[in-house]
Amino acid sequence: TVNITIDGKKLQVEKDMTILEAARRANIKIPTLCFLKDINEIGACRMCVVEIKGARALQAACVYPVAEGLEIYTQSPNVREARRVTLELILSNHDKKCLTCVRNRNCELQTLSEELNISQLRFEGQSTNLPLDNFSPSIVRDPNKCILCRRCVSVCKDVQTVSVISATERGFKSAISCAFDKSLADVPCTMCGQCISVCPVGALREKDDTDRVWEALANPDLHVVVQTAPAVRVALGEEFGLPIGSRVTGKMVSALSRLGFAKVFDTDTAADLTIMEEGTELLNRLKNGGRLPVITSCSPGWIKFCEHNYPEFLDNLSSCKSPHEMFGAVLKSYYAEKTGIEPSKLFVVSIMPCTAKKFEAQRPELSASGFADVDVVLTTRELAKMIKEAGIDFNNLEDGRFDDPMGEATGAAVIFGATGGVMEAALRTVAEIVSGKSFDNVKYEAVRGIEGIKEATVEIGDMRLKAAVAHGLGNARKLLDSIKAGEAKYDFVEIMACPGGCVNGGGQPIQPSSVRSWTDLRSERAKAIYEEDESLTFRKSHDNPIVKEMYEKYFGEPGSHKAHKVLHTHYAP
Ligand code: HC0
Ligand code: SF4
Repeated sequence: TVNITIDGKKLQVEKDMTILEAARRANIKIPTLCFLKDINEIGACRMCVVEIKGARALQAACVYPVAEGLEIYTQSPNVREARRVTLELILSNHDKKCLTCVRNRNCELQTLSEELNISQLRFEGQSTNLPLDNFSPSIVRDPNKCILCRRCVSVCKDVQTVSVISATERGFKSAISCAFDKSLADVPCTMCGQCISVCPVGALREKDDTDRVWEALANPDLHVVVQTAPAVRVALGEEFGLPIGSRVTGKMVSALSRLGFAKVFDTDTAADLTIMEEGTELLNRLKNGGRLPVITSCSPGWIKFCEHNYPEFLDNLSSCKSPHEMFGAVLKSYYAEKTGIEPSKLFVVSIMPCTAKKFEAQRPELSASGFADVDVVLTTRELAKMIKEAGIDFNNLEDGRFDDPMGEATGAAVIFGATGGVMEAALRTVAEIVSGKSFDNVKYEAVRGIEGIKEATVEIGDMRLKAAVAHGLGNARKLLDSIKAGEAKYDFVEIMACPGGCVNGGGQPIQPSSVRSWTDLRSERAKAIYEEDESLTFRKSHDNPIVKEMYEKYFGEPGSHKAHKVLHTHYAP
């Protein structure tokens, strides 16, 4: 440890800390703007400057390491003036349309202006007027709102290893953009939305599809149904001020009914169906010498990454559609037949923690009935906006229940929302199919948690199944490279595009750096997912009564011809 003083307060702190961390420990808040722990620690914006006795210039607290005897001042006149000038300069050419900004009241720049008591701007900047990039089905980029913090560049390059956005110098003006000023729609962007989650302002956002849903809801000719992904229920509450990790499944269902959806279904039901199909596919490939490892195919950001970077693995992908696409296809076939509603009159909305799912829903490979399996995908954030606009008092809603006849799901399906969950759900079912026995212990701890790549060897009778799980595309790249190099061999691999899995998807509520830097959102939300699993009656996909009924009445058995027609697809190189 070393001894330092901050604002006259004597402190003993570990020697590899930055001044920012040390101050935080002592409950002294230093403002930051570009800083995001573990993702962007570059000291570029200079909002966190502090005065150090004996040093010639002000120093950025987020990168400056503590040392024995340092005397630090965080609120001196020099420091205050420097921060104000920095902020006013940023504001001078920022497009200050807060009232109509998607991040109004959840903007780090806005918060900072309020906290630093900025009441007038001394500098008149040239406001930039650059074109909006809204050609991607998932991501909209507004360069006029960009403050050049580079968090999006770091997350895309270092965490996702996709590197489609970067800082470019244009004469004396630098900007963040794609190579050759292309649109995000024309570069190998995976649409994961991680750049949106880290953006402090409104420069990156999802394509807003709420109007399409309002229109459908107002159309008396349509039967509009909605389904919700596993991860939405453990994050939506954050949009209404509830603590991170709150479970709001029942309130979410009630809110959706109030919005006017004819039926509120659970994507989890289809996740159970996915396990039946994917488990069967895995066992078939193991038995018949098919392509191994089977790699999960439910994360559309991952699929797009695979298509661009690892086309040689496309035949390893499970042919299963992702659960919400399966559900859409089931609704427009089985449910349509059962209810007598024509598929053309059925409008399916998916509420997802994901921006890439907007792109996925448009893929021509996913339209079993001749119509798109899913009509519109909204993110968790967009759903929150609709609830607010409708004037629904979310926090005081009663708990609702998913609708019959498709409203039952298991704990195995809920855990899909956290990294390792699809693997664990599959193991719960495969173990029982192979052994013919029923197990009470359903936990597979080895595939849980936030380690980047997780491995497990599972013994079922005389079968030894080698499994691996990767989350975040950088980890996926590492894992695939090791398989390619012959250093690792697996039977079954789960890959999710987002770090932590869907709980940390690019469509989830955005927490500012002041929260994200010091709280592991992934673990807090995952904890809620596992609690939900524990609370449910059924915890294995093959026990889901609705799934059983679907096989009895419609599909026959997992992997049947009919199941293939509706529930499977193929992503060609
Ligand atoms: Fe996921 Fe899914 S678990 S991808 O992370 O598989 O988005 O939450 O809905 O479809 O079920 C996202 C979450 C889903 C799908 C499911 C899968
Ligand atoms: Fe990069 Fe993902 Fe953002 Fe595309 S959506 S620019 S891949 S971080």
